[in-house]
Amino acid sequence: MSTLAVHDHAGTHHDEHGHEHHHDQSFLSKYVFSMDHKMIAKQFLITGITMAVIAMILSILFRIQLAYPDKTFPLLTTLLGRFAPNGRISPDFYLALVTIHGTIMVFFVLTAGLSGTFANLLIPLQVGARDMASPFMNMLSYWFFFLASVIMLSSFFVQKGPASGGWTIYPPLSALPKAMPGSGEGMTLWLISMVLFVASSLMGGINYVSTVLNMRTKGMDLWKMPLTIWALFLTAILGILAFPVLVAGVVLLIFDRSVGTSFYLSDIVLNGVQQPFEGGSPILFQHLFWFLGHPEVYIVIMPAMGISSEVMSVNSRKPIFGYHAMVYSLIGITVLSFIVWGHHMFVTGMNPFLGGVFMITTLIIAVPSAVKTFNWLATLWRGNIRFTPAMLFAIGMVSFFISGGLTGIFLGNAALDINLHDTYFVVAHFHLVMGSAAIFGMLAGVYHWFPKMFGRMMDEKLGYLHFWLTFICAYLVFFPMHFMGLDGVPRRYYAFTEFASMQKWLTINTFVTWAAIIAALTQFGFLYNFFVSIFKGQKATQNPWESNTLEWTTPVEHLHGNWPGEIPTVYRWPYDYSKPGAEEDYIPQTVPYSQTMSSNLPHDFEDNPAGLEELNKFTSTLKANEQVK
Ligand code: HEM
Ligand SMILES: [Cu+2]
Repeated sequence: MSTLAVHDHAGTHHDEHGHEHHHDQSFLSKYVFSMDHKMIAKQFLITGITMAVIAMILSILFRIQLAYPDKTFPLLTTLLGRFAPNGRISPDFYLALVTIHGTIMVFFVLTAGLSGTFANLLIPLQVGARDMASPFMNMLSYWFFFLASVIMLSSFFVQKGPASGGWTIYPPLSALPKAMPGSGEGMTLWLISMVLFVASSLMGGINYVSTVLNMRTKGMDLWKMPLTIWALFLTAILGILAFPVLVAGVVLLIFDRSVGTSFYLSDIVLNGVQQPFEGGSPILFQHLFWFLGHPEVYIVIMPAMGISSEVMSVNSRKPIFGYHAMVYSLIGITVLSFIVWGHHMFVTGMNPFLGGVFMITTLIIAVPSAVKTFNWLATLWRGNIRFTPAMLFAIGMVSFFISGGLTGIFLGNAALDINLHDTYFVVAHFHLVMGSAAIFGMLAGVYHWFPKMFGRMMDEKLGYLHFWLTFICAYLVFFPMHFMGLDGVPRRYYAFTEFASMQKWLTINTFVTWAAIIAALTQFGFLYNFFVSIFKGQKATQNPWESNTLEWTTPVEHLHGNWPGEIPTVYRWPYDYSKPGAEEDYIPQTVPYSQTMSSNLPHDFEDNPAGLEELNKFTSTLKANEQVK
C-alpha cells in the first residue's frame, strides 16, 4: 500500500486493512519529506534544538561584552572577523546579536520548536487520529520553517551583518535601509524569513485546529481531552488570529523600505538630509506588532502549561486539580491576551485614559494565570510524587512562572512601568516568565515523551544534573537583573559603564555572565544525553510512566497510522489516577467503566460529568438486565 493510501483513510475509525507499513520507503520519503506527524515532530524538535544552541551561543557572545566592557579578546577577532575588530565585538554587531538571539528564541525555538514538536507528536496520538487533517500541508509547514531558519541565519553572511533593531524591529531602524548597518540587507532577510515563518505557523495551526475539531476518536469529546491538547489547540487559535496581523505590519514596512510609502515614517532627517516621508507614524507599527506580540508570549507559554499539567498529574499519581478551571483559564487567557497589547506602549505618550484601560485588562489577565498556578500547587499537594526529570522540569516551570509573573503585575501598572520600561527589570521579567518557564515546560515534554518519540529512555542521572544546574543558574542569571532595572540600568546598551552611576553593576554583570556560561555548558550535557539515548538508551516499554492517555496505547515501534488495528475507543477522562477502590493507581482512558466496578464511586466524577452520565447509563442497564432474569 502506498503512503498516500494511508492518508486517504486517516481519521476513519474503522479500518480493516491493518497498518503494517514497514514496506520499503525511500530514505527521502521516510526521514526527509515525511508526512508522518511523528517524524515531522522530530524534525521540528531537532531544528528547534539546533536553533536554541545557536541563539544560546549568540547570548554568550554579548554577555562577554557586558562582563568585560573594557577588555579585548583576540580570539573574538579570529572567530568573528569584521564583526569583532580589535578583539571586541563592535557596537553594531552587539545590537545584531541581541536582535537575532531574541528573534530565534521567541519565534524559532519557543514558537515553532515547542508547538511544532508537541502539537505534531501529541495531537493525533492523544485524540486518537491516524495523522493530521492534512499531512501534506503539515510537511510544508516544517519546510517553510526550515527555510525561514536558513534565511534568518544567512544574514550573518551578508556584508553588513544581520538585522539589528531588536526582535520587535521598530521603525525607523527597520524602515530606513540606510539608518544603520543592521537596517540594510540583514533587515530585508529578517522580514523575508518572518513572512515564511508565519506561513509555516499558519499551515501548522490550521492543521492542529482542524485535527482536534474533526478527527477525535469515538468517545473523545472535548471534555475528555488531555490538557496538553487543550493548550496546543488554543495556542493554534491564538496564532491563527494574531500572526496575520504581523504579516500585514511587515508588508507595510516592506513598502516603506522599498516603495517610498510613509506608513510608519514622518519628518526624518538622515545625515543632515531631510527624507521625503510625511504623515506616517512609528506608533502604528507598535500597535500592529504588539497585537501579535502580546498573544505571542502566550503562544509561547500555553503549550508549556499544558505539558506541565500533564506531567505533573501523571507523576503525582493524582487527577489534575480543577480540570475544568484549567481549561476555562486557558480560554480566558486566549481571549484576554488580545486586549492588553497597549501595556507594551505605556511610554509612547498614549492618552492616559487609554493607558488606564490597558492597565485594567492587563491586570485581569493575572487572574486566570493565578488560577492555573493554584491548581498546579493543589495537584502536587499530598500527591504520591515521582520525581522523574520530566516532573522536576514541570515543577521548575511553575516556579519560574510564579517568580516571573509577579513582576508582570508591577509592569502592568502604567505609573510604575514608565520608570521600569526598557530597563533590565523588563529583561528579568520576560526571561523568567517566558525564557525560563517556557523552556522548562519544553524540556519537561522532551524528557516525558522521549520514549514515545525514540522508543528508548533518556539517562535519569544526567537528567537530574541537567535540571539542578539549569534551574540554579537560570535564577542566578535573571534574578539580579531586577535590581539593576530598579536602579535604572537600560537594556540593549553596549557600554553601560560609560555612565558613572552604573559602574557599580559591573561585578554583578560579570557574575551573571559566568552563571550564563555554566548554564550553557550544562546544555551540552543535555545534548549528549539526548543524542546518545536516541541510539543507545535503554529500550522503552510501551507505557513507561503508567499514564492514562492514548499515546501510550500505540506500539513502541512507530508505524504509519499509529495503531496497528482499530483506533481505540475512549470512555473516561485522562486523569483517573489513584481512584479509591481501583486495583491499580491508574486507569487508561480506553478502559470502560464496566471493567472497574469497584472504583466507580460517584464522588470520583465530581470533575467529570460525562463519566457520571456513562455510569448512570451503565447501572440502569445492569438493573434492567437483573429484572429480566
Ligand atoms: C501576570 C501576567 C503578566 C503581566 C501583567 C505582564 C505585563 C507585562 C508588561 C506591562 C510588559 C511591558 C514592560 C515594558 O516593556 O515596559 C511586559 C513585557 C513582557 N512580557 Fe509580560 N506580563 C505578564 C505575563 C507574561 C507572560 C506569561 C509572558 C511570556 C510567556 C510575558 C512575556 C513578556 C515579554 C517577552 C515582554 C517584553 C517584551 C519586549 O521585549 O519589550 N509576560 N509584560
Ligand atoms: Cu504583553
